[in-house]
Amino acid sequence: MGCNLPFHLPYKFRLLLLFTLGLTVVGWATSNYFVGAIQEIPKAKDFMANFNKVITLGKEETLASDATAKSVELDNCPSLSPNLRGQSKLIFKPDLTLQEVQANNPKVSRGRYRPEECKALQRVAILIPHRNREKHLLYLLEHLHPFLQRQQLDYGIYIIHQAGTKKFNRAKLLNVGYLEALKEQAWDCFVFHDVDLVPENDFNLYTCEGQPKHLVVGRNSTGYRLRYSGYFGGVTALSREQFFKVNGFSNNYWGWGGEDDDLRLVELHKMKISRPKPEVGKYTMIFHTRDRGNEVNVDRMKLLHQVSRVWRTDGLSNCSYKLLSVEYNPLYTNITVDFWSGA
Ligand code: UD2
Ligand code: MN
Repeated sequence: MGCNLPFHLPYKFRLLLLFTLGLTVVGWATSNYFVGAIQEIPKAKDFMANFNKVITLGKEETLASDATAKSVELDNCPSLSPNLRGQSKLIFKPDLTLQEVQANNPKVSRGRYRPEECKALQRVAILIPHRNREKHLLYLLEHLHPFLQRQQLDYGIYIIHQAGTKKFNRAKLLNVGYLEALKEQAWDCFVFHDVDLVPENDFNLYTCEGQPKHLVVGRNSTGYRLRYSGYFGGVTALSREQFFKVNGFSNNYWGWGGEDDDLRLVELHKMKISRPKPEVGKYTMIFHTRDRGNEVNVDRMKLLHQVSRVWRTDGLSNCSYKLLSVEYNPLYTNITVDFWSGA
C-alpha cells in the first residue's frame, strides 16, 4: 500500500513515483532475462540480430510505400497469385551472363525476395545440390527467380555445393541445406531442386501442403510422362515438419541413384505423395551426360532394403559435414561443404 513512501508528497507525485518504480523493476527483470538467454545460446545473439533486422526492414519498406503510414501490416497474398501466366516456352540463350540475370532481378538480394504488395502465405527455401554445373545453375536462376516472384512467395535460393572430388551425395547435400537454411530463418517449406530442371508452368506452385509434393510429373526428355508411380525424383516440396518427421534423407547414397526412391516418406509415416496435374507439372531438363564423380551407386538396392531398419539413425540426426563457407551472392546463398568419408 505504499506505506514506505513519504506521505508529505502530493498524491499525484506519489502515484508517478510508484509508476516509475514499477517500470524500472519490470525493465530490470526483462533485460536480465534477455542477456541471460543470449549468453546461454551463442547462436541466439545472431538470431536476434537477424530477427530485428527483418522487423526493421519490414517497417521501412511499408513506410516508404505507404505515405500515410497508417497500415503497418500488409494483407495476406491471395491463395492464387494474379500474376501467373501458365505454360511458357523456355529459351536458353547460349551467351547468357550472370550480370544479365542480376539486372533482370533487381529486387532480389542474397537470393531472397518477398512481395511488396502483400504478405506471402509461406516462406520457402529452395535447396539446389551442386557441383560443376555452372551453366545449368545460370539457366535455372534466370527462370526460377521471376517464376517465384510471380507466385508471390517469400523465398530464398540456396546452392549447396560439394567441394572436392569424392563421390557426389545429392541427398546428404539436401540435408545440409535444410539444417543450414534453418539457421537463418524459420522457413515453412523446402523445395529440393535438381539444378538442371526448369519449370515450364507457373501454376506449379512452390509451396507445401498437407502431404509431401512431387512437382515433376513429366519432362521433355521422357515425353512428359511420369516414369513410375512411386517416383519421387527431381523436384519435391516438403514442409519443415514433414521433412523433420522422416529424419530427412539418408546420408548413405554416394553416387547416382536410389536416394530419391528411398521410401521412408511414404511407407514409414503413411504420408501420400501429391502431384500437380500433368499439364502443370512440366519441366525441361537441360541436356547432360552422367557427371564424373557421380557414377551409378551399385549398392542402392541394398540400401533401399534397409530403410525401415536404419531411418531413425541415418538422416538429419547424424548428418555430419565440414562447412567450408557460406557466401552471399546477389541471386543465391552458396553453402560449400566437404564430406570427408564414404567415398
Ligand atoms: C535423376 C533425378 C534426380 C536424382 C538422380 C539420381 C529426375 C528428374 N531427377 O536425375 O533427382 O534422383 O536421378 O541421383 O528424376 N549434381 C551436380 N553435379 C554432379 C552430379 C549431380 O550438381 O556432378 C546435382 C544436380 O543438381 C543434378 C542432380 O544432382 O541435377 C541429379 O543428378 P543428375 O542430373 O546427374 O541425375 P538425373 O538427371 O539422372
Ligand atoms: Mn539431371
